[in-house]
Amino acid sequence: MEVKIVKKVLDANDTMAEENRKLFRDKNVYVLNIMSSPGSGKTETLVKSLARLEPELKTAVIVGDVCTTNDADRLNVTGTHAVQVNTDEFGGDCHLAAHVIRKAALDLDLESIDLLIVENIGNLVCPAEFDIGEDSRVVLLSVTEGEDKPLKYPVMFKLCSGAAVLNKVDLLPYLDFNIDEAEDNIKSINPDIPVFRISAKTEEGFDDWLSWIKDVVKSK
Ligand SMILES: Nc1nc2c(ncn2[C@@H]2O[C@H](COP(=O)(O)OP(=O)(O)O)[C@@H](O)[C@H]2O)c(=O)[nH]1
Ligand SMILES: [Mg+2]
Repeated sequence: MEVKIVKKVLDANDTMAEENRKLFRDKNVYVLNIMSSPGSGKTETLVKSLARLEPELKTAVIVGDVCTTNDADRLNVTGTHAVQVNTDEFGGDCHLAAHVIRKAALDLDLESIDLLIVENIGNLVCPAEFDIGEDSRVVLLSVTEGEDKPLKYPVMFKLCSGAAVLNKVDLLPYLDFNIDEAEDNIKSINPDIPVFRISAKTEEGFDDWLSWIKDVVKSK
């Protein structure tokens, strides 16, 4: 019984995701869905990335958290248009579903946007199960989380096939984290995925990471 209900929810989500995909195609908007555990640096990476991309690309962000508008407030300083979604209004969901993205996207001026980034709710399980009509997915892992997380949460690292980002490399001198092992673990699940090593604090590694974003946006 429970299996049937979950399947129905996912089928309904897939239908809405396809409608979103059509809307984004019609408006020529590239959509990137970014996922990670809470605190790995999604917002900080976006704050720094969007400030550098904004002159070239018109961007917007839909950012999800259970509560607060903290992240939208941080992102709006960059010149992007960030819209906060709080899932406590509908039961504290651990992911952003396709219908939630549609409602938020229809409030944006899609005609004038090249790149829409979705910062998903922080966790390494549920968000991967929900297609939102995105063009690609990026998973972020920070060096404080342990090299084994790709092995523990393989579905996330499999379904985020756009790129993987290893963040907070500025902290490596203070940690026992083996970054080569972390990258090998990611590649054991997703052999062809590009892996970027960055620090959102110092912007180390940003040239390659931002080039990748510009290339995928141009490719649509
Ligand atoms: N040292 C260091 N701290 C970072 C870096 N990126 C993010 N942080 C910090 O990590 C914390 C969580 O970052 P945040 O962007 O809110 O993570 P999110 O929950 O994934 O959106 C904040 O205190 C950030 O300042 C980084 O590259 N280096
Ligand atoms: Mg955040």
